[in-house]
Amino acid sequence: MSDTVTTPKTKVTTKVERPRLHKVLLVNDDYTPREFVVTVLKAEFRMTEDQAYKVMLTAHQRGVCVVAVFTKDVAETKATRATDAGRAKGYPLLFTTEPEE
Ligand code: TYC
Repeated sequence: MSDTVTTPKTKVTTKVERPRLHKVLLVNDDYTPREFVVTVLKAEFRMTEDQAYKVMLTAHQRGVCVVAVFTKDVAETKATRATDAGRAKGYPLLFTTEPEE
């Protein structure tokens, strides 16, 4: 029996990247009451009254405002739930998501 010595021909490297985060965006409309937008932001995104009011006002004035960033799944789930809360009251309130750079 002979001893065989082999040298590895390939190197294995592992590269781990952080998952890309996704923004949740609040979109302005002409019909949803301001106070209802604030209520949804507080309930779904755990904001204080002050934080929620500022985000609502920014969307109202500029057309859109970033609410928060999450992993893709969480961002989509929260955007859907928040949009559904408006729809349940007959409002066109809209939350969307988009990947960060
Ligand atoms: N523009 C709405 C109003 O004047 C309030 C509002 C703000 C609605 C932000 C949606 O994302 C929104 N009643």
